[in-house]
Amino acid sequence: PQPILLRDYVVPAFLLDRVDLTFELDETSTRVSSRLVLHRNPDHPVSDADLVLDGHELMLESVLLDGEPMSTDRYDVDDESLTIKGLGESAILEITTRIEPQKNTSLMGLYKSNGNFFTQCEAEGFRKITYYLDRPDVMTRFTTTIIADRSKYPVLLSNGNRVGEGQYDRNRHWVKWVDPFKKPSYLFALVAGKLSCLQDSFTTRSGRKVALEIYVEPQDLEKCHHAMESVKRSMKWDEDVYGLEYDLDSYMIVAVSDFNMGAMENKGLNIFNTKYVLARPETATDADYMGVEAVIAHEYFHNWTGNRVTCRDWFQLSLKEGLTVFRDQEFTADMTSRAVKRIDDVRTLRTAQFAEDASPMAHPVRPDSYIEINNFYTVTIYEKGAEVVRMYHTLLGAEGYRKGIDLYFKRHDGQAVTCDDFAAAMGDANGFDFTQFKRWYSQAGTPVVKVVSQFDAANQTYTLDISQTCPPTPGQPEKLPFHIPIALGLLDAAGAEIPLQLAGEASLQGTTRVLQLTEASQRFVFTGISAQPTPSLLRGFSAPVKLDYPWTRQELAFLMAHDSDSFCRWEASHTLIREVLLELIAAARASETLSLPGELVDAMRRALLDEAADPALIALMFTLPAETYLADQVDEIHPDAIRTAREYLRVALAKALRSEFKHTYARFCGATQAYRYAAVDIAKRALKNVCLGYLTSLDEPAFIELAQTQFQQANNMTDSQAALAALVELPQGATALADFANRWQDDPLVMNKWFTLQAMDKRADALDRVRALQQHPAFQITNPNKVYALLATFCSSNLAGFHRADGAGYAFAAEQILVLDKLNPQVASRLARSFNRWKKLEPTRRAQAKTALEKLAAHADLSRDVFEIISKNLA
Ligand code: BAL
Ligand code: ZN
Repeated sequence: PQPILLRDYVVPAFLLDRVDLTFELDETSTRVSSRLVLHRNPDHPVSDADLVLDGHELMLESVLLDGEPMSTDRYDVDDESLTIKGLGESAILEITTRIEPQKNTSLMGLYKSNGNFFTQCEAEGFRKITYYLDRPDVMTRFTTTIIADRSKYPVLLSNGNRVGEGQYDRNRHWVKWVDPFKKPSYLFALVAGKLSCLQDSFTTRSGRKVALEIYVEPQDLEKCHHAMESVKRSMKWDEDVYGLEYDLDSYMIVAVSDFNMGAMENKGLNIFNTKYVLARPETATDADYMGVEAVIAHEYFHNWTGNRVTCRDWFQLSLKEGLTVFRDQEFTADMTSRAVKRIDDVRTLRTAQFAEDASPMAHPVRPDSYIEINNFYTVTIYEKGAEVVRMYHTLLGAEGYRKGIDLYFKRHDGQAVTCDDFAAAMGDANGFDFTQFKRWYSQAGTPVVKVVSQFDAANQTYTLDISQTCPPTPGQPEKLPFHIPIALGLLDAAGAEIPLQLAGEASLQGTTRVLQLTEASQRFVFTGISAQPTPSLLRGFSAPVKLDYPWTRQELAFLMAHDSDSFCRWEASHTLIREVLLELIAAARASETLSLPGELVDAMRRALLDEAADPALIALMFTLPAETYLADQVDEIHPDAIRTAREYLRVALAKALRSEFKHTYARFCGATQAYRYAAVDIAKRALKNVCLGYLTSLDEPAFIELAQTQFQQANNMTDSQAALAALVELPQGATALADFANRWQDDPLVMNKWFTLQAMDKRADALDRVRALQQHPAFQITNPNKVYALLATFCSSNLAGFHRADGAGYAFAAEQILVLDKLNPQVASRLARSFNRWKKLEPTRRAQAKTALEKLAAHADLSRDVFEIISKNLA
């Protein structure tokens, strides 16, 4: 397959005035009739270009031009397109196709799940429904009529407003929908089936009443209340913070259990993975509740950032995704704890996105090329893209950022635009030059910012020499300097903030400053500094970079105790633990005796006993970095040494702080008896369960009993899952797992947790367990959630389990990728990414991984999705 290049972009040859669709849904074959009213695009460089409509896996029945059947010599059909030659300035085309949704396992286009019909069109799924100009810069108004059996499919939904319904022969009924807003095909949606509906309403700030409807399978109706509250909170927040109001009469959400992504923002009819809708305390953890709230917000926010203003082409994907993730992150920060949310997001970025930036799949926030666009729904486009938007906010301040956003909507409402248009709106609204800043869109890789400090007592100055570099990434050997905002503060010996003044400034200007690093290296001199300060660098993680500063352990412990920036307090603990772990990994590799540094124990003890601190922050300080994150910190990956070091630290901390963990567990164990989804309770549960994890690692009967009691008595899934996780690798784990499965066998989302816990098993036979679990009745290879829970978790997150020295993990992954590729290429491609670290493995494993990749590459019929991942890994 050939790559598609950004530089080859050409405007569409034709534009659409409107499209009318009719679906006759049926068990064996669905007929789709479309009526396209189109005209030539005067901006296209070729005045008599053919009309090339995208279409894939369609059975063409008929084509009518201006009401007359077209002779077959006027058009060509192949597996990718329908090409119509010799059209005039305008035309009305009526195209009828047949499709077989019941056989569609790719979950793109129209497909069936548990007997109901659903669609997924982003990015290029609409071409599996009918022949169309399936590209985001073709926007038009849609009318959709759905005809189906009344008994089997009582609910018939599409985008926009319902304008009519009625009866047909043979127990069939129809519903007609009109979407008044122009949209690209990727935002089209259709749902038909037996679904129950939770109804509510929201009155917008201008006084319009919007009907809110959440559709789920009947047994799930009681699990939708949190989702509904989340919708209302999102609508209110977007009015308050962005001044944006909802624009249709109804807002519908439908939950489906077979879905490739988390959710999809189709206009007025969002389709969600059940994981991000269903929640009740007994079945959903605090993290699940937060996930529902965040994804509901994310999809709702897309109504403006994505739908009203969309992307010109798929290279601009981060225009809508980075911006919408930033919006949902800020929403969650306002709804829960800002500090905790920021730390969570930075952990995700560092663990997943920094890894991607260092991998063969590294790509810029705006890629230059792709083979399969579905491979670019990545942490770089989403999470790094959100960091880019956050940097506009940091550089411009909240007010300036809002001015930029307002101008963006004023200029581009109803258009398909680019990341340059966004930067221009931000710049023009504020008189700020973002020319250099835009390198964040074009250059891949994680910059390294090195800071060297010098205190000059005689002149009372504190100098920071800050330099930046960025490692090479595929196709980009050299990088130009980025425009990096670096927020920082200085602490005096007592831990108080020092008011800051840079050389050349007339007055003191606050205690947190945002420096702008634009050169390869720059000097910043603070004046009036009377004693050696401790720097607090990259406050709030003001840029997605790696910081290189020679901290002493004393400085880190000091920052942990005193920094006024919560993120930096946590960051200090994280840096301290990372340094210790890297030493332990080196010692484990050299088969030396491992030992725990006293400074770490003292600093962690102080943190644990600080009753004034937010328990959620303490819980995060005690959450050890993932094995995969540690793998990205070393030059050569020795998975067993990483595991040995990390497990040693866990148990050593548990031994050293045994009584403190016990005390803290007792302090919080009864504190959240009746479940509430509230930040204060979430924080207490988090710290209590962190303590339980450490205590059970001591393998003492009393603590195992504690976990068993919690497991049996828990009235919520957060506590239940934490207790099960603590027990799972112990002899008592088998009974707990059996009890859990017995209780939850009919709840697919809960069973996903059961699979995930076992996929993370650190015992040597983890692979055998995963293989055995594939035979469990609750596992289905056609369901993406199940594959992610069991197979992707094992291959991507169980570092030592997957990267076994004998290569069995690689052979297993390759076998599963081939099976999945025939069913669902997107899911197969996700699994293929498990190989992304292979070049950094120690030589034996590296050779094994390479063999597995080469065997995969030898298959001639790989999907574009998998081909792209494998070929880039081998390049
Ligand atoms: N647009 C794909 C799903 C999402 O990012 O909301
Ligand atoms: Zn999105």
